Amino acid sequence: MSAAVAFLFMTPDTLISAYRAAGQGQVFAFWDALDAAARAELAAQAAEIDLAEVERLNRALVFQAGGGGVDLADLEPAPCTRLPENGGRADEWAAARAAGEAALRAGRVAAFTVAGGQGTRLGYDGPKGTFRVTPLKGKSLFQVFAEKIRAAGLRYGRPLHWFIMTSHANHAQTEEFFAAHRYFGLDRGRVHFFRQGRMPAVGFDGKILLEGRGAIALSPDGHGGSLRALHRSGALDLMRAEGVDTISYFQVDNPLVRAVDPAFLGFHLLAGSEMSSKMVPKAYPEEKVGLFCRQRGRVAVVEYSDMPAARQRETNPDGSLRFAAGNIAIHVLSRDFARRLAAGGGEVALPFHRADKKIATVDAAGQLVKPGAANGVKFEMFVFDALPFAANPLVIETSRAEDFSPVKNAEGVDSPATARDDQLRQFGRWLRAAGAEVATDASDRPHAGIEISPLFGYDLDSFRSRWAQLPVKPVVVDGLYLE
Ligand code: UD2
Repeated sequence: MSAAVAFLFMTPDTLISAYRAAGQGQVFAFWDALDAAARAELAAQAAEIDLAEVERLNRALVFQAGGGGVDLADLEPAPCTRLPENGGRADEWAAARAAGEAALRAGRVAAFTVAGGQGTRLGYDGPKGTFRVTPLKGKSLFQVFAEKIRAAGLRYGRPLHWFIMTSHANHAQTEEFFAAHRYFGLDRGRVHFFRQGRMPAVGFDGKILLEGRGAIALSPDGHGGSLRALHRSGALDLMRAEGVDTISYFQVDNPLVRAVDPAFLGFHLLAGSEMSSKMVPKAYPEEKVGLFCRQRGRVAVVEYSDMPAARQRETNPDGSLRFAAGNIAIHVLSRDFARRLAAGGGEVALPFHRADKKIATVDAAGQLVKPGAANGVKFEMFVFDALPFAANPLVIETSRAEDFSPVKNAEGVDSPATARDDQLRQFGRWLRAAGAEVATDASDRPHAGIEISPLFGYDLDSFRSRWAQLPVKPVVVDGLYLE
């Protein structure tokens, strides 16, 4: 039994004693002044925390000078499987695609979206998946994914299970959104929501911070927490019962993502890989994506913020970037690997990263103080830190134009405007490839506002075959919507 689970069965008195013994008695500083409901709430929060884990993290990350520094020794670029147009073998891609399609037909694959982030940079108030992104119909991110998942289920004759990880802050709103939209036509019994875990913030002295007299400063434990949460929520058991052994993982912010990609799945399965990742060559040296590297024989991602600028700009003799393989946060994981990592223990556990933050916290008098500078530390896990533990990890190139255009910022790069334009370009490319005439500007963006529903086509192949069936081909004009 984990410490946190054991705490759930403790009375408040024993809980308080355990906190005092761990040097964290300040969590209950205002206990006597709280009413019964507030006490119950605080006790429940306190029971969620694994004090031994906090103690370990304090020692490893908070008290150490330079704690949490990333090991950058012996880094080399990771080996990657290239797209056929960039030197990859077309026969291997064809075999991979066939293997992936067979797995989809056999019902072995589930989609998994991590949607626990707060969308702070976007400045949007609500679960990010409810943000409207498509150029004509203004469909939400969740609707786009739902239609891709539904279309794949129809194409392969096996409806997919879809797992969505939320946070405490957005769980109820996310569920309500799906219910209000009737699950976008999906079988509601196959859409599964579960909350990710939380971690307490600590001061630089390692003391757990309160954000109210009766409230611990808790925040999501990072997308790496998804592995624990898949396990804890029973999702992995459900997958096993349903014959799902392969998890197609993607982030909530990317409307272009192929929610399930047969070739990518196939490479992973044929290699007997435990975790595979998609990469795109970085667009420019400072692009904010992690980098796939090899370090002492293992594949690892080094986050952009941890990679010194000089190394990000290193070039090969031909002038190309040396560390060019960007992580776009699309992975395939085997179910058993997720379980092994979720169980943790010993050497097989995701590390936590330290992030120094301004954390609003109560002072000794119980008044909320908003600090002007970082006053504490939050702990997060990253899912890509699982790669070094995986057998046969693969890094597979994908086309940015067909797979990646995230919505992260309100304006500028990776914004609603760039994602909208990239969707328009994709629709225009597919239409042209099928023989339609599409007028575009110099950046290849169609002049007309058009949209293709994933139910009509969710990749070039599915689009082409559906287009071929149309008895009369529509003219590409403003407002064209294909469904
Ligand atoms: C992430 C990657 C970066 C690159 C980029 C591609 C990290 C640390 N960096 O950058 O390497 O791949 O994406 O787009 O991941 N999320 C949760 N729970 C959490 C935190 C995040 O579900 O506790 C989800 C969040 O909803 C979003 C995704 O994880 O879907 C990415 O989170 P982010 O926006 O913090 O990561 P970002 O954009 O800095």
